[in-house]
Parts: sequence; structure tokens; C-alpha cells
Amino acid sequence: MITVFGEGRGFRVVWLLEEMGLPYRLRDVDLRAGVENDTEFLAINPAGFIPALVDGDVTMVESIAIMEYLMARYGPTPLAPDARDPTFPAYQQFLHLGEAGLAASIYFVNVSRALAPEAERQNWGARKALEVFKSRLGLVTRQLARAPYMAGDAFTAADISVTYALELAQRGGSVTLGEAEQAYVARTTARDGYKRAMETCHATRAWVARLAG
Ligand SMILES: N[C@@H](CCC(=O)N[C@@H](CS)C(=O)NCC(=O)O)C(=O)O
Repeated sequence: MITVFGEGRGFRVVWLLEEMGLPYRLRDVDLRAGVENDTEFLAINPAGFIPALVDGDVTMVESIAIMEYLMARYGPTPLAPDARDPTFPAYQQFLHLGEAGLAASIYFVNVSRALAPEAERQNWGARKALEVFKSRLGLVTRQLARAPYMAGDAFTAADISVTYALELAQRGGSVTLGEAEQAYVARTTARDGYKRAMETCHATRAWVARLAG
């Protein structure tokens, strides 16, 4: 049985598993409560961040790498175009841009806003990270002027990667998405796979509900 440890970026992994129709279980990891006493989780990821994946003898971290593993191991799947397909370069680029360019930078903007001491919320690093996020978002905007999805006409794992980052940015409150990005997120999150992932990811659901009011 595949086990996903933790939500956060683990939402991407759960969404992918739902899209692929693979059985899995989600094991909660409560970062807010602290992971120091969660010995089972620390044995899997001593660095203490989420998500992590356990699949038989396989233990992995990094949400994008985990998605690539699952698609390679249990595919083929239309969520990952073949390397010889003309959509592959855009797919590969946006799959990684969603984390390395977008989520990784906006995460530090969000945690600075939410957790840093009052005087440090608008620190130089957080301002720079927001600038980096916005510049990378421009590539998403340009792609959406050309096609409905990151790799072209079809939904792929690159959309799971990028949608997660755009929602993280929106929820953090530092970014207002443009019309094209909002329509894109509405399109990707209307999928049954996303809705099922949301049902599973109760901490994410509770966070969204808290933000809504
Ligand atoms: N690049 C990693 C980022 C993992 C990450 O930073 N996760 C956050 C929550 S979504 C976390 O665990 N933060 C606490 C920490 O890093 O100690 C991925 O895509 O999985």
C-alpha cells in the first residue's frame, strides 16, 4: 500500500494518485504541533519536512520527484507525455517550474507573513521571493495565452504542480491572480480527481475553510 506522509505539497501527490486511480493512504503529519515526537515520520524523513512517500521498500521525499516516480512506476499515464511527444518539453518545464520557480518562492512569502515576528514580515528575503514568484508567474500567463494547459491541450501532472503553487499563492494573500490564471485554476480544480483529493486532505480543507471565513 502506498502511504503519503503529510499534506502541504503532499496534496499534489494525493491529487495525482486520485487521477491515476491508485490505492493509497494518507498519514497525517502535523507540522504546527511539531514533528519532534513523531518518531515514525522522522525515521522516514529525518529532515522533518512533508510530504514523504513510502511504497514497499521505496521511501522518497520531494513532491515533484514523487509524482515522477509514481507515473513511471505505475504508468504509462496521459498525465506524463512521452519524451518523444512534442508537448514533452513544456510539460517537463512547467512540472518543475511549479515547485522550483513558484511554490518554493511563495512558500517563504507565506510563512514570513504568517509566522515571522511582526517587524520581520516584510523582510528583504520575503520581498525578493515575491518578486521571483511574480516573474515566474509571467511564464504561466504567457503559456495560458497559447493553450488551456501547461503542456498544451491536455491536462497533465504539470498542471497539478502549477495549480498547487497558484492556490498556495492565492491563499497566502500576497498575490492576486489575473483573469487567465483564475480561469485556469477554476478549470483544473473542477476535476473529479481534485475534488476527491480535497475530500482526503482534511487539513488542507480546514485551512481553506478558515481562510473563507
Ligand atoms: N520541494 C519540497 C518542499 C517541501 C516543503 O518545504 N514542505 C513544507 C510544507 S508544504 C514543509 O514541510 N515545511 C517545513 C520545513 O521545511 O521544515 C517538495 O516539493 O516536496
